[in-house]
Amino acid sequence: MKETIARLVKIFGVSDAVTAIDKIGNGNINQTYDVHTENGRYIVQRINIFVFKKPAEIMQNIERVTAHIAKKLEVAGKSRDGVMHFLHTADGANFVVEGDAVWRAYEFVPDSETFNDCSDLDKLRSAGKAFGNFQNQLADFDAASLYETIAGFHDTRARLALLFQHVEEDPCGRVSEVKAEIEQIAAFRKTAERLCELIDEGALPLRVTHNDTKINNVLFDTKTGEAKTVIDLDTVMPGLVAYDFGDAIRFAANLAAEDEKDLSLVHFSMERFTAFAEGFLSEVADALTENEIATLALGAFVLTAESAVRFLDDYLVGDTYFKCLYEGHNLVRTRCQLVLAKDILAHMDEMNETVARIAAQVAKK
Ligand code: GN1
Ligand code: MG
Repeated sequence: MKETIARLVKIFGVSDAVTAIDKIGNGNINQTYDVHTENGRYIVQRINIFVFKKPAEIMQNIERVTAHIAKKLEVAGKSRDGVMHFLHTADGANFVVEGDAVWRAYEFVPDSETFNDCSDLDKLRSAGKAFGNFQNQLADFDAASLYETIAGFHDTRARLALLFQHVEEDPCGRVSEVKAEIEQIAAFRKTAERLCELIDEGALPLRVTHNDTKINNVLFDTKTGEAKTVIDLDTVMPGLVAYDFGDAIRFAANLAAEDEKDLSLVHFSMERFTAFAEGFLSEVADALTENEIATLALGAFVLTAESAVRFLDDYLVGDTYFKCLYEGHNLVRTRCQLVLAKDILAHMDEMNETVARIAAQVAKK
């Protein structure tokens, strides 16, 4: 791998020698490397083309979105060092195809780090601000002009339909093991499809959203501890604000990891929820409609249930989508998300009250 990375870095116009390469474990889709050279530091990624079938379209989306944000920062007289800067080949391409591998590289954002741990409430509040701010910066970006990098990415209804189709087909003979999980999902189905219905009713506006708002997709400043910027822009597409809020809560307000095996550790934390909501709403509450604010908490449930559906579906078809570190990893993820979804549902009223209270405070300012 070392030779491949060293060769790629050269193709991307970096002439100094590679001194160290670390594989970054985060991320269930792409493979990411942290590459040090004599004079610089870069992030090199192999894009998963099974998931992202048209890399050129993704890279064009990202270039346009980051250019838009950089321009806004420039106009506001703010520093643009947090904005991702992709490397280009001599031909001006921002990605390289070698056989069935597609590669891209960007400059490491100086003084930055990522976290999987979500126990620090100040960090969570700051991450909430970063995702809220991202939403705001793209509020005037023409969503229709973006490529839809993964069709129906958060179409929960379609994902449920596909899961139940695979339950019928049982392609890997795994359905008999997961009867209990299928039953739980069937019981959640109606509530999980609620956002889809609201879209059909025209009750919620489509915005440019990030769509993959795990806290490890936020870069924090190593000096100030504040969030610097959001990364992993592959899924930036038209979506609902509830997707971004909800997916962040799914990941951050779980007291355990997304793939915790010991289900007794999996709990929804109202404290963490509140911290993220405070940060997020402080940036966007003013721009949101009443319906949007009223569906943020629902988003946390929907995205958690949807994740369970996606993990279970992948398990049933033979683990072709998410990286699995061991046999049954997707099933472990499914069970964890189902426990969390249930706990989130039990806190729905409390979450809605909290969101309404914070939004009212922001409106007063
Ligand atoms: C994937 O690649 P990563 O880890 O940032 C997935 C998300 C899931 C997440 C679950 C393109 O994100 O949708 O929520 O795993 N990304 C894609 O950990 O499917
Ligand atoms: Mg990621």
